[in-house]
Amino acid sequence: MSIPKTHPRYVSLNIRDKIVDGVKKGITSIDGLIAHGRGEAFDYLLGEKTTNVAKKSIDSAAALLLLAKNPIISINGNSAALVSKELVQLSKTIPAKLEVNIFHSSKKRELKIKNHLIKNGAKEVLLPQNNCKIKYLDSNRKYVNKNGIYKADVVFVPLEDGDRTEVLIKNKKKVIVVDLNPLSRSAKKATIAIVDNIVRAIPLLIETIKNLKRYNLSKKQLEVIVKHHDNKRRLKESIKEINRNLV
Ligand code: PTJ
Repeated sequence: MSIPKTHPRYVSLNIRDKIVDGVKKGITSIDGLIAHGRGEAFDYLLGEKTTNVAKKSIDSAAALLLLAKNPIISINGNSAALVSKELVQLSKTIPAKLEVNIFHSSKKRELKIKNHLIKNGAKEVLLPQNNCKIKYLDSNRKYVNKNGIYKADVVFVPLEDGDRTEVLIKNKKKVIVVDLNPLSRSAKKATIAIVDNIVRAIPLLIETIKNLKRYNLSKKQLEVIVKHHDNKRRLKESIKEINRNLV
């Protein structure tokens, strides 16, 4: 659909169009449309901008990703539709592997997401394996790749439903999530939650990582940045931001 640039909701409608396109291409699940709608509502309440508290969380996430020994980016149908190119760029900047991991089970969709990422510049994309599972999880997300999520120490999750973050932590991994909903289970259970839209947060995360690399920060300095992150406090600040907008 062609949206006139003068439309007051131009940016938001364009993002919505990408999700619809993802469904048409078989990359995004139909449920992804509902998930997107929920995200849109929270984005509206946040003022459709990256808040200062989100920027602080992005700093912490960048430091944690640079400290990781085996970082991985987990991709589902929504993130593939919205920010494939950016996620490939992020994987090259860190560097980190890319792995498809979806909630609504479909081998066909997993392959489509993989091919879409390759079309957008990825060299390698891991797929879940039937004989490799993470513990404590019943949904389709339990199937992982033994060279990817299974052995990762830090898992980056652009957005998803709340069934997995807590479990990844139980599996002794650190988890970074991007979620517009500061009340979500993923946001609460994550090591670091970035309360922002993935379309704004990922490019900023890439820039932040590049800057940290440019300044050549030591391991100790990066650890200080991570230690400074108090997830509960940051979520409370995000809720206060929503409150301020409401008032
Ligand atoms: O491709 P699949 O099968 O893995 O399915 C992916 C979805 C997203 C459909 C699935 O994980 C799901 O149902 O998720 P939920 O439970 O709807 O949760 C999605 C979360 O992402 C919600 O908390 C939304 O507020 C949030 N969200 C939606 N769009 C964005 C977002 N957060 C950041 N940026 C967005 N653009």
